[in-house]
Amino acid sequence: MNPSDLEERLARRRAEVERDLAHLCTAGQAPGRLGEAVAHALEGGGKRLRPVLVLAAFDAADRGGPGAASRRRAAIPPAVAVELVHTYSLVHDDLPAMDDDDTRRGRPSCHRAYGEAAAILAGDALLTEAFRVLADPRGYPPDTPAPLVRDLVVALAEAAGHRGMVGGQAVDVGLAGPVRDAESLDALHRGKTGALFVFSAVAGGMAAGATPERLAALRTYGDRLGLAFQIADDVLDLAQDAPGEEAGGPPSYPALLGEADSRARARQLAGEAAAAVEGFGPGAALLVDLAWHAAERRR
Ligand code: GRG
Repeated sequence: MNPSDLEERLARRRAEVERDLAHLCTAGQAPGRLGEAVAHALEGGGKRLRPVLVLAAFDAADRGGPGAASRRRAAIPPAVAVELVHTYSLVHDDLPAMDDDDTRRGRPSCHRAYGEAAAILAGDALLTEAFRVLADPRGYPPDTPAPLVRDLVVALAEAAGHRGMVGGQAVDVGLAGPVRDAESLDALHRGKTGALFVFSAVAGGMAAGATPERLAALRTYGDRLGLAFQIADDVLDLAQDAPGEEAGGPPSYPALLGEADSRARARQLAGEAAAAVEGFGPGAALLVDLAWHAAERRR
């Protein structure tokens, strides 16, 4: 893979996502400091990885031919919705009661810029808006089957809630049992980080009308990608000398496995992700490249 070629393909899809976010998400228009806090949270150079993944999964799974461009529009609401959920999670994760972070993406975190009340409400507004965007038929092509929209709403609720991201975060902050070994650390991150990656990959496939076998392959892909991404994140923290988890919190992967084994595990997971979508053909090239990129990323 040529890295600048991948960067170019990602940048093109990111630009698409920025346009769709601006078009579909109304939460930044809320009056006063609430709207400003929402806009602040949504800006700042996020990688938009999850929505890009929705689009890449659609492109991998769609049969192509007549109507492809219209069908692809059905992938836009889940792409926007998952970024809104991700953004809310970062705002709430930075709050004093959670990670207590002063900065996010090199700028003041939302509560540092606008105060805790505004940040809590901005997160609430983003989460609620995610489901409004996902459920609103006006965001989809006119011939979109209603069950697709319903199934996407259920899938995002499962990924974002107590069986997914919120459940993983609860373990992370010590509300739901100890983390002592690689297996329980995997379970934490499958919830906290992985569930939104799985949703993204599967939602792209759902929008493309993929077969159950292909949806299962995309689920495996998202699961392995999510873990590889998280391990790479821990390795990056180590390289940047970022403060580790608070005393008493769960260990990082390098703390548990060592740096070399963590890197090797991330590469192994990327290989499993790539293998899961091997049968999709050349349309899955971006998914494959993304898996390796996530495991070996530098930001
Ligand atoms: C508060 C309910 C709740 C959940 C928080 C996702 C999360 C759960 C916390 C984020 C903490 C964190 C730094 C996790 C490590 C991996 C991760 C999800 C990093 C942030 O995602 P990126 O790198 O961020 O995609 P950008 O800024 O590019 O959007």
